[in-house]
Amino acid sequence: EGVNPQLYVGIKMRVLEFAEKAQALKSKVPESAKIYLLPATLRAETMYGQVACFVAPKITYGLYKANENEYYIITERAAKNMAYQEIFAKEGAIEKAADVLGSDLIGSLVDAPLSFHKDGVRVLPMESILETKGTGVVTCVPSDSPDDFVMIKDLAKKAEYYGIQKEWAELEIKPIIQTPTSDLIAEALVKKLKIASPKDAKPLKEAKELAYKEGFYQGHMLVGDFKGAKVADAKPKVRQQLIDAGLAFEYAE
Ligand code: A2H
Repeated sequence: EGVNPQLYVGIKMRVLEFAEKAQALKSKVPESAKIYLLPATLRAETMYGQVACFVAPKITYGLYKANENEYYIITERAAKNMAYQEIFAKEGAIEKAADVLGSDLIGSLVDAPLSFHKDGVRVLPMESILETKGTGVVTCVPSDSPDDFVMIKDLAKKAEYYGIQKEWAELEIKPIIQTPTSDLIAEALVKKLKIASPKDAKPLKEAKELAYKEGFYQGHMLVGDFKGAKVADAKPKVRQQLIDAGLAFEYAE
């Protein structure tokens, strides 16, 4: 927002199975329509490493109509922006089919485009998600995002406290980008900066910046169609592939 518009990629994570408390959403859309959770990311080239999808338990999301066949679960703020970016079929028209509290979505199973989890990933809680950024939904890539790494580890450790099943969070973290520091940069930085919990906001911010810079300027892809390519070169290509496949779109704010 403000002087530096941010160009995100919206990833279409189709809902394969709603959690019990979100089942009612299905009856709010036509039977043939598909419903997606829609994280905003700056790192399309990392989508191979998705292991979960985060929502904030306390945010009230909306189920918005994008076109006849597609509905997106996002914040109201994102819906208002999307309505003016040719993402919704009707310019300026915001049609909300239902509200849904983030906590009611937890445990739902969603498709994660390009991920090695071909049968889908679970929706999990992340308190630190800001309502004022992106879509309020964040896809979890623990190999390359320190925030995601710390959160997924905390979820696995305290599954009961979070009210989730341990196996939704206790997942293998596979390398997807090689940098001079590591092939699992998020974990390496979390250890180096001695980050112990998702509440360690300050060192997490530092880790996030370091991971982003090192990945972008010095990283190489270890997986996917652009294996061996520099991250900086692969990034726009993966983004375009996802867009061409109808699995993503550009979203600015
Ligand atoms: B990124 P910037 Cl692998 N609240 O996607 C908190 N964080 C949010 C958010 C929100 N409402 N919306 C998006 N984000 C996250 C992938 C990724 C991201 C990797 C590495 C770094 C990284 C997988 N998560 O971000 O404040 C999203 O996570 C570090 C830059 O606009 C999005 O990209 O710069 C990024 O923050 C947007 O952050």
